[in-house]
Amino acid sequence: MSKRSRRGVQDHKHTSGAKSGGSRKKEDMARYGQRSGVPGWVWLIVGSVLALCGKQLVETVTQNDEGKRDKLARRRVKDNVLVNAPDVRHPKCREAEPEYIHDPEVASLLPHMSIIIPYLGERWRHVLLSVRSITHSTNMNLVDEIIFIDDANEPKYNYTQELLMLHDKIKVISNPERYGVTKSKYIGAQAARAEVIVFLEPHILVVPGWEYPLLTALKQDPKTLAQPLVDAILDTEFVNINAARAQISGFDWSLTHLWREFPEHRDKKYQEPDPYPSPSSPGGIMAVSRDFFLEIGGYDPEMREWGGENTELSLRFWQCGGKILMFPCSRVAHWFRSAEHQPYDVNLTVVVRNKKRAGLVWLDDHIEKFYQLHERDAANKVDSRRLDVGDISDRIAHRDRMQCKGMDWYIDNVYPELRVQPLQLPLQALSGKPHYRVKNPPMKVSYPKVTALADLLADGLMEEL
Ligand SMILES: [Mn+2]
Repeated sequence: MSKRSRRGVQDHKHTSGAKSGGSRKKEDMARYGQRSGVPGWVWLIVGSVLALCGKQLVETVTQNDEGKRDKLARRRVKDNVLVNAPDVRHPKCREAEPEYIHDPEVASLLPHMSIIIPYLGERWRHVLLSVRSITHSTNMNLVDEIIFIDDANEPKYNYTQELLMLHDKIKVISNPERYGVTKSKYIGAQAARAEVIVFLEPHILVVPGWEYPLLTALKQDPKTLAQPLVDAILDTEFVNINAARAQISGFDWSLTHLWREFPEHRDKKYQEPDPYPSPSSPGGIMAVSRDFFLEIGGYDPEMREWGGENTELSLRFWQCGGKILMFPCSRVAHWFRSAEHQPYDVNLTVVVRNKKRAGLVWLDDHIEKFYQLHERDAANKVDSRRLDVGDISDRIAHRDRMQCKGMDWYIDNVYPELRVQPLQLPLQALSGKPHYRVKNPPMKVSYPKVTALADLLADGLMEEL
């Protein structure tokens, strides 16, 4: 079977596809051209010239003319593009699937999901591919709603009309001002009605079967943070995908996320594709019980943008009676954007501020290591010791109320590697080289090529989640 047919690319309307923001504009303009009877290629040329001049033709259309805006929305929704993510799961995942997932009554046997997706400055094509993948490759009887959080997008990236037309389970919540990803996710969680919350992103493809291991685990123990493995989409058309290898997720003393060793290096008895415990979640994509998530404090609403919230949630999950498990039989492919594709900048001071808020609440006496590591980072111009992080008394009071265990308990029982984690920067930050490189990772050839995340990072093919 060829790679292309295995990936099941179905794209009837756009065989060439949009390659970048610039060509997307051209494509939209070409569609307007067809409507008005002018050949598309004329508009392509006009569009290129206008794009070069920095004119925002599409934006003008969307802002000024309700009728045209409506037609554009309908046209976008009619686009029947669909990319099926390849089934990169270990063969045992199919063998181990419980019988009940094929039971027509499965919707009454498993908890239902509210899927939450914040979006900001996202390309419509990627939002469309993500939604199509979810609605096509998920048992929609288990999905109560898909809540999009519009983080105060400018009109051309708003898509509310399009999203509501795409599927009747889609809802859109619009923030009155830009709150950042973390707070947006918290807003979505508070609005969610289903028993399970799944945080996804607007540039993903789900692999069929992804939901069952997560929902089964949450049915058995709602105090679980159920983490799918996140495969890497390597191109803007979502066609090239590298499967992630099962790895432990952790962090260093600066509370920066790190991919660590393989589960079999931690536990000799470990056998792929069993679920395995992990000290942290890389963030972004995961499933939790709505009640437990909100009970232990959701997200810190005073954290801005994103960064640090994944580690904070991880420390809180473990210390407050929960656990984090990774499920190699649940896979979601995610487009790891390179810098040129970042739709917005994230300010370093904001990230350090978020991490310090987390550190002050959860690190106990180890907070000094946090400051020292930040001070040793030559690239870091932020004085973490003096940085004002605002009021954290609510978060500390919540920790006390929940009678959460301390940092020493967490290190001894969940993340003993942290005891010997050198108080130095990851190599990546010092030398530009990856902090962790897998030497000859054991691979199985009976299923699609498996690449360790660390290798992708090393090859510069993707950035940290
Ligand atoms: Mn993302």
